[in-house]
Order: sequence, then structure tokens, then C-alpha cells
Amino acid sequence: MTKILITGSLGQIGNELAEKLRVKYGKENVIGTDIRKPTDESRQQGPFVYLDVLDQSSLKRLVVDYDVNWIIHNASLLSAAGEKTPHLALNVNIRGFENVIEAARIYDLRIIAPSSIAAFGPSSPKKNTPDLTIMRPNTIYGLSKVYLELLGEYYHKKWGVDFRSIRYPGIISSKAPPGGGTTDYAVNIFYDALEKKSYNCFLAPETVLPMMYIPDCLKATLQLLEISSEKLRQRTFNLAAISFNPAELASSITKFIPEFTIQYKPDFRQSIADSWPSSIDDSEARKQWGWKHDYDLQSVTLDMLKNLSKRLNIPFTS
Ligand code: VAH
Repeated sequence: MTKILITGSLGQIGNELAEKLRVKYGKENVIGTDIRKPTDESRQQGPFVYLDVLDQSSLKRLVVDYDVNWIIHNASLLSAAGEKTPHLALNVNIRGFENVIEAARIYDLRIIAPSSIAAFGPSSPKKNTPDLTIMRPNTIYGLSKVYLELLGEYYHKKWGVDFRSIRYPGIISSKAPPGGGTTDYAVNIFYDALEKKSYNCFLAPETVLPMMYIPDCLKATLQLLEISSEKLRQRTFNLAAISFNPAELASSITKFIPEFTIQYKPDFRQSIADSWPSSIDDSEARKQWGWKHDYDLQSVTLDMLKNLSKRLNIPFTS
């Protein structure tokens, strides 16, 4: 019986991942954990337990008590939040991962722990960035993700731990708010487009970044989570879908909300975005586990506006 524990399960990805896994593996077989209080709605979706990934004994107790055999480690501070509180990011992203990968070794767990395109830096190739290349990120988030990849691969080689990792691009979704990332503009813009018909963008109009819609993210995560370990020729994979800049996203929104306007006021997140690739080569994921994305910019825009107009109760005609 597959029993899955998710850390950071109330986050942007964890929230919808828990929902999708519960449909497939059974409500009681997916244990959500976080340090925040869940809403009544998310508490009803399945078992939820408080877990701070810095508390290794609680983590081990949960693995034993719930007979966990897969762990999805999402708890992490993202790029912008990390630059505001680097010591907290060091602790959670590095010490936290050390606790989780050690639990995976002790209890022989399958583990998927996301990395990010933020693991690349200013000296990495900017376009069509391959899986294997120069990686000298200049954010605490980015360096913690390089460490996660290398430590996970060490545990795999040294002790056979079934570690897998995906370098996520920016993720766009409408159910749970994003958690302090540099790509959050691509989510916040939809709320403001409906509520204010305008948006103050914290990145410059021409800043191209790799992005992905949440259904594609969940599809890829389950594909890598479920494939048998022997079929993988590497443990960490680039993942990509669409690349666009704020100006292109704004014009896609304007097709549906003609009166929408955007202003650009780049802040500290501009230098973070400038250090990342503008497009990613994910051919290994496509070759080794059949990855392909379904959503393009137009379909993301339409689906986001439809979902949010329902949730915010703001009329919208597609
Ligand atoms: C961030 N959303 O902006 C995250 C992501 C590729 C970026 O890792 O920090």
C-alpha cells in the first residue's frame, strides 16, 4: 500500500498535489503536513498533521506512525522570500532537506524533492539551458537547490536512496497563493486584472522566464514520482513548458479584458530574474519518462481568468 507524506502541503504546489494524489491513492493514504493551520476545506480533504521539517524526530515519528513509503518534500522558502530572510532559508531549505533525505535513507522511502530553474545562475547558458551545465546561482534559494540536488544524488549513489528531483519553472495556479517567488507576478497579475483592471508589475516588460501551468506541473510530478527507479538514467531533470515575458502575458490578458493596463516598476526581484535562464532544454525528461506539456500561454490565460472570476465572483466573458 502506497502511503505518501507531503511536506509544505499547504503551499502553491503541495495543495493541489495532495488533492490529485488523494484521488489516485485514496484520501487516507496521503498525509498533508505544514507549519500553518489548514483551512476547514483542506482539513476535510484528508489527514493533516503539523510538521516543521527542522524537527527530525517528529518527521521520523510521522513516517513510522503512518507507515509512509513515499515522501514529497515541498517545504522551502522561495527566491524572493529567501533573499529577505537568508538565514531562515538556509535552515529550512538546507537543514530541512538534510532531515528529509536522512529519513528517506533510514526508512527506505521513495523521495521526490523539487529543485528549480533557480539552480542556474548568471554564468549558466541563458537559452535552452541543458540538464548538465555551469550552475553558480547567486540567490540563497538557488544555492540551496543545487545542494539539494547534489546531496540527493550522493544519497542515491552511496546508499541507494530512491531520490528524484525536478527543476520546476515558475508555476501558475489559481487555488493556493504563490509563496514569495520571483515568478509570482504571473499569478498576481490575474487577480489584479479582474479586480483592478490594471497591474503594477515588479519585473521589466522584456523579462522572459520559463513558466508552467499547474496541471502540467502536477502531471510531470506524478510521472516522475511513479516511474520505476531502474528506468531513470539520471535523478534530477529540467522541466519546461512555455517561456514568456510580462508584456506578452499582459497582451494575452488584454485579448479577454480589453481595458486591462499594466505599469512596470522593477524591484529587487529584477536582478534575481535576470540571473535565470529564459528557456530550458527538457529533452531528457521528454525522452526518459515521456514528458510533454499541454498548456500554452493563451490556454493558461483563459483558464486562469475563468477560475478566478468564479472564485472572486467577478463576471468575465471568454
Ligand atoms: C520562485 N516560483 O520564483 C519560484 C520558482 C523558478 C522560480 O522556483 O522563486
